[in-house]
Amino acid sequence: MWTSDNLKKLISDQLGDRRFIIVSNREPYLHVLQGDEIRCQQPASGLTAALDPVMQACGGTWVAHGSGDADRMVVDEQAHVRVPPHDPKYLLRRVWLTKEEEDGYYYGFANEALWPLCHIAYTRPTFNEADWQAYVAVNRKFADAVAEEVGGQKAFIFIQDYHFTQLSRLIKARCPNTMTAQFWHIPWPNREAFRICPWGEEILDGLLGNDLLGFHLQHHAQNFMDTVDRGIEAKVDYEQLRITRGGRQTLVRPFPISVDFARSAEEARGADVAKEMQRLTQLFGLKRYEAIGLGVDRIDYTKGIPERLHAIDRFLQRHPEHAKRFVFIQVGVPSRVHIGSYQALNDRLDTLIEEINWRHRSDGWQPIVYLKEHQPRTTLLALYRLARFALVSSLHDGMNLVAKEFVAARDDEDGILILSPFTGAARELTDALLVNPYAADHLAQAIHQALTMSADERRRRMQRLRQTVREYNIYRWAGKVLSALLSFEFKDELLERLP
Ligand code: GDG
Repeated sequence: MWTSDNLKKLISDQLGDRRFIIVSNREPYLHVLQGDEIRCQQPASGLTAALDPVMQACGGTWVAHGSGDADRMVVDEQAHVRVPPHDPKYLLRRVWLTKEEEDGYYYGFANEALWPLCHIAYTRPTFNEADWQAYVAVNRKFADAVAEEVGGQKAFIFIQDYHFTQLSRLIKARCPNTMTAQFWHIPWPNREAFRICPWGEEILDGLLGNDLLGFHLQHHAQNFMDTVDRGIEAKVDYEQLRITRGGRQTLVRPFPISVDFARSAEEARGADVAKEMQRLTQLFGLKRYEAIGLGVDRIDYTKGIPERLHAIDRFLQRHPEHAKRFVFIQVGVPSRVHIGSYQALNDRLDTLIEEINWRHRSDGWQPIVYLKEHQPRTTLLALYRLARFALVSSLHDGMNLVAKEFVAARDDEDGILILSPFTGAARELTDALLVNPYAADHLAQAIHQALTMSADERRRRMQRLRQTVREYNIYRWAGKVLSALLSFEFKDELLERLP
């Protein structure tokens, strides 16, 4: 079983004198002003939630956009701050972006073009030349920051996600002694869907600057290879999962991401979470209910939140006997709020929740409690433990870590996961109730099944789910990525030594 200690050992044995640097757009900790005080927050992001424990285990430097309004107040001259603040384990290097850069690169190209392009959720991508130019310029800015961190040494750079398709080549031009791996946290679409991107060739070429390219699923890796095969000049080896372009090789591999099972499980049974469960029970009068349903999401049109709410509405119409005996708590953290489609979704959710609550409201009861702001981790863990079921209804999702966090938090071996088959997580979590979110009736039926399932069956399913998440944890993910990359390098050295 992979643990934080194995991973540390792998890194210290194998990485030798190379520097270890992670690059992502989102930073793992941001500093914000609350009144006169500076507070440190962890963002609502699957990527940072997954990688923070890895960095805590292996140290190194994390390069990311400094987006908190107090970020500049706590860094040194090199824009460095050590994190986590109370028990520093690694270095965070912040990169500063202007409003215009953020607008074109992040809101524009990354999130209005690439995000909808890669998720089949029927939101049309917007392609804009100025956004693309800003995106490339910001990739250059990050490459400069990475080069400063490398400082002429040997390094292993681990790039995250769709914000940086141009980065590996830019880094290698500046620092020849580096190896790069990139992990794509979202789905890769089929080649027909990808073809509409006006800068498709540049994106594919840029990604092939990496030594290793990771996706959550074999299916995403196959889609990528197929897109390259049809889109640009390259030799694609489907058996060895390897692409050669311009004499250089890129390994393409599936690595399903996960959570820090041991840490989540330990935290979830701790005294702070128990206290928080009591506070929430009192605050929302939860003792009145036989069961609580839960949704936790960054507000995004890919997460299928309206579909979930319609299903609750349908469930209560079909099974009015559950009125007043059940409540659904939805945690929804607004994200990317400068983009029109996200603003529209926020408005739609407000209206929909108001309508559904109005329709079923009676004697002071209403079915949906909407917590529309960022919650501390302890609150999330307490909610995971209080829920009879968690409902993940994504229309398309690379993995979905909420599903795995819910399972990790349930060391009481109770609780049911209702999970969309269009998440990466559905490939592993087959003991969940797998339900198509586009079918409101099926989802309503699954809610009913969750509320009426026997305690024995709940336990059997949860035990198997926990076994899977315990074994396929975040340290295994990181260990597999690093082993694939390091064995690749080793092979090259071996070849050079052959006569
Ligand atoms: C991308 C891919 C892939 C949510 N609300 C709060 C909060 N969260 C945390 C959850 C979870 C994370 O945000 C969301 O993770 P997901 O995996 O669901 O989603 P994305 O952000 O879309 O992530 C996804 C992931 O990358 C990793 O590869 O799984 O498919 O889209 O960790 O707990 N955290 C806190 N307060 C909240 O209110 N503290």
